[in-house]
Amino acid sequence: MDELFLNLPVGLIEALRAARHMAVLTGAGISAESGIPTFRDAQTGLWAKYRAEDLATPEAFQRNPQLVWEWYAWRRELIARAAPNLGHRALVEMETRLQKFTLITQNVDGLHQQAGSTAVIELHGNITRTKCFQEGIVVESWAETDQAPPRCPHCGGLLRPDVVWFGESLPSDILWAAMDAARACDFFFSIGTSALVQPAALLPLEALQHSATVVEVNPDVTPLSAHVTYAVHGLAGQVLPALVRAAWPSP
Ligand code: BV8
Repeated sequence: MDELFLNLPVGLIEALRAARHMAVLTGAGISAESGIPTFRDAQTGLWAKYRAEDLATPEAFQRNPQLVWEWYAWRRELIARAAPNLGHRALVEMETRLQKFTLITQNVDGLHQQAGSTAVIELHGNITRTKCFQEGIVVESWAETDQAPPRCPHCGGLLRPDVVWFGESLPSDILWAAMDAARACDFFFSIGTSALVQPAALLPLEALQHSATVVEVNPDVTPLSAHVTYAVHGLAGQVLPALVRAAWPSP
């Protein structure tokens, strides 16, 4: 993709080159080019009649544990077939270029780690991990059964995905690590997120309040767009590699 086409602002490239501590917040949009639908996308197939935010709640699970378990099983299948895209890989490259780099993701798909990112904070958990709904402990294996959801091998309770549902609090150590990075960085990326879900949406605002250069990468306008230093309207899989090439041209 020709940078001229993206007309990346010179100030942005200079700020990127000068950055010492970068913090990045990603949302579902960075995985869209890997074929994983975002939360804004309408659900398809047999899930078309449900809204994601209505299924990703403890109430939905208590009301119909089988339905919610099967929705996550379907998403795990989709994720298992997905591969990291050029946007994920550009962030791996940036991590090698910065003195300090923190990647904070709202996504539960594990694609950043699969791409090779190491300093990843998963704000909302990981869909490939399973925990007991009663005890809240992660369960590695359980007796295969045609029951959905399967039962906890310790207490017989229902198993659930180890993700943070709407209405559930984020683990405080994870949230504070993300807040600390947003406050300490000098360059903050907000990539592929509608900037609507709290408290993740506070992070770019914290970075702005601590005088970081804040850059949004999103094809659409979001509630954050008017507040950032630079809003780059484009797809993460195109914009991020172009930024890497522009800031650190290969010899
Ligand atoms: C909590 C895991 C305390 C599950 C998820 C104020 C303060 C605090 C809380 C609240 C508040 N107001 C409301 C709340 C409650 C709620 C909330 O934020 N609601 C929203 C809907 C208003 N927050 C919570 O419940 C949080 N808990 O605060 O605890 C508490 C407790 C009780 C009551 C009050 C407070 C927990 C939130 C975590 C929920 N779990 N995920 C699962 O995945 O199944 S959130 C889930 O949805 C995702 O993880 C993600 O975070 C979110 C979707 O957001 P995005 O990632 O931004 O994705 P989205 O689809 O919205 O947008 C995609 C964007 O990408 C778009 O802008 C699109 O244009 C762009 N895009 C598309 N393609 C590309 C692209 N960009 C770049 N490149 C592309 N190719």
